[in-house]
Amino acid sequence: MSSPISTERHGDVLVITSDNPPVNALGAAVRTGLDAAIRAAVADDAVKAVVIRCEGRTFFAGADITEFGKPPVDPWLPALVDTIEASPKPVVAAIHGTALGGGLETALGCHYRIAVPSAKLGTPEVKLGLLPGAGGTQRLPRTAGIEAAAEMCATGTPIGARRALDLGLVDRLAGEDSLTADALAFANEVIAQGPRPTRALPIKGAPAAIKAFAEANAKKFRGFDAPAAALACVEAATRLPFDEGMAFEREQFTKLLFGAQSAAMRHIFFAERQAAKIDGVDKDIALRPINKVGVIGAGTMGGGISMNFLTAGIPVTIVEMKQEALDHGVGLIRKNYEASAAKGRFMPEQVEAAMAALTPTLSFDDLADCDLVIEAVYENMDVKKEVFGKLDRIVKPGAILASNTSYLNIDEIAASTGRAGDVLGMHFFSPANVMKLLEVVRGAKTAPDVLATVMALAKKIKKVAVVAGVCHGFIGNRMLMPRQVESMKLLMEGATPAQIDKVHVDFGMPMGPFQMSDLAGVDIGWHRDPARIENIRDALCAVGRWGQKTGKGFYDYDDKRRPSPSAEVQAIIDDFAAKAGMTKRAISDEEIVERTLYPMVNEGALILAEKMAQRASDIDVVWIYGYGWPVYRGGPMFWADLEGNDKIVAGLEKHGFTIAPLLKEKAETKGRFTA
Ligand code: 3H9
Repeated sequence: MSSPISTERHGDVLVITSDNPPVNALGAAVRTGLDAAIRAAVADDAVKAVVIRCEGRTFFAGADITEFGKPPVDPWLPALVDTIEASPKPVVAAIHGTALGGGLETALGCHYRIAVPSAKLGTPEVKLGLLPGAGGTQRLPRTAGIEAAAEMCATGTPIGARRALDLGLVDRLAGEDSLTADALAFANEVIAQGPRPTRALPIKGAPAAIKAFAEANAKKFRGFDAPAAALACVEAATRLPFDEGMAFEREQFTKLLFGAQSAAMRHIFFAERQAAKIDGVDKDIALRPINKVGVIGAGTMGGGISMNFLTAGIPVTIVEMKQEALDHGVGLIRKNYEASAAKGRFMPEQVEAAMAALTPTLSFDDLADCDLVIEAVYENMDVKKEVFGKLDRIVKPGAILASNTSYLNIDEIAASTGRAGDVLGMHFFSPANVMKLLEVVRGAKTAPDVLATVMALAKKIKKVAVVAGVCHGFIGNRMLMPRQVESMKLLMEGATPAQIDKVHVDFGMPMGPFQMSDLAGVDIGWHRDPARIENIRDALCAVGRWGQKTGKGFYDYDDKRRPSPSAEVQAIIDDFAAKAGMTKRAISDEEIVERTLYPMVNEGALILAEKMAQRASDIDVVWIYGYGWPVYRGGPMFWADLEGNDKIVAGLEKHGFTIAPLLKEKAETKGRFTA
């Protein structure tokens, strides 16, 4: 096999080029080639300086993640970075696209860095449950400074080339289209200066910044092992000689690499990318152009959905029934954008550009020329059918018609049109402009190009899309149901809302089932007859306990929306339990896990067997991006594999659940759902 590394002499400068699509990951072949090229440059008297650059869409995007967990292959990346740094001839990194993780660390081993203005530099290892393990934690404090190093290593968020220049991480900006030429000129200039090894540079900034940063972000880092370890390494850089700092980094990196959190997060990295692939659909299928989107309903959901497209520069026509509702909806979109602008996420002119691309209307006829129309109206089958019948008559042929329903049967909705092949579900999660998950529901007749178009569009609007089949609640909400049912039963048996929620929060969820219910609205799906009280939920709704919006739900809320346990709720629960003849008992946290989380795995196994999800990792993606399942636990199916499916089955059997056949099979064969 030919090497991904090639070299070319330009006068005194040797240009080393990596061409390892798609992202120039630093796999064994790249490392071997780079190592040989650097050594050859050092040995060649005619070479006075070196430029390292990449072909394709990006500079090195990091170590090759697929190699993790396999036996290491020399040359090892940290050693390669040292070799580059030890070159007696100046080495310049020419950066475009993204210099990430081991890629940035390679650039830090170079003596000088030049980047195009659009380049991004970062150490995203924490997102894989790791930390920069090729010297990033030791070299960043010497280039970008302690404060930026702490932020970059602990959050994994990349910074732009301009900020990198201000910090001193990058020495100079190149022209967007003249990187190689500018890098060559730079290399010729620094021949006289000679090499500038990063390890020899002084640490910049004050170590106190690390502690302050850790404290300010404590909530964000809750449950994660990697950020604290990354900060400890940066801190070590401020007081240890370089080699000792490197040894400390190595120790911390190895601990994380072989831990459960990194395995879970690497699983999710690949799961997210796998989810975009549609089984049985040619990946090169021609897509339908989507240049204009229609959204029906300007409520919270319709508004949030519209924002996704507007932000991506796709014009939206939004339809409401009444002027007042339309004005209110459009006002809310503007308010959301302005709030984001106030936080620095948008420039004021971007807000205006987005708003200018929005066409509010009361007329369905204005949807006629849209390429995609998404319906986000009241969750009622008759209403949906009427809307789709109307769309069928109005919207141009070839347009895609989507429903944002979270439960209803897409095939039944599609049957109200004469073009079922163009219909599918696009289930956004609230708030739709924020939550990353999109369940794309494939109906029995949905055409392959329609599905592929929507999956590709999802990426464009920065969603993580998962294909789901037609079943009640699709993947996510279907798995939520057994959790809700058991949580209510547990209340009757003696657990409190606070106890159940705490078990879920301690597990790593952002909130428990009752906190979630209070946030979403206890009254969602309530029959609205205060005289008809059949369960705890009816009783709460009847006394106005609708959740946070009425100041009380399963909890009481103060004016800052801080919850506290409610005596009224407890009395209602006790009353129902007594009427049902139940004797209260102490419920252990373990039982709560077995009865609320294990049934989700059981439901996941049913969903898989019924082919409502393409693969187990898709289910994990749904729960990570739609419901805040802790990413360091890798999603419910990965978690079950880690716990042991035999343990899950034993726990479920203890409480009398019917075991899904696929789960039983996994337990009996000691098999796994995920790779
Ligand atoms: C590290 O560096 C550790 C060191 O500190 C220490 C070592 C000792 N390896 O995302 P895309 C694949 S840890 C292997 O769809 P985009 C990806 O799976 C690493 N494969 O493209 C996909 O494959 P497929 C730190 C990788 O344009 C294809 O490339 N670095 C890697 O939307 C396209 O990816 C990171 O964590 C990899 N490193 O985004 C960066 N990266 O086509 C991870 C990608 O078969 N990467 N693939 O599904 C990214 O964030 C994005 O890929 C990037 C491009 C922003 C670069």
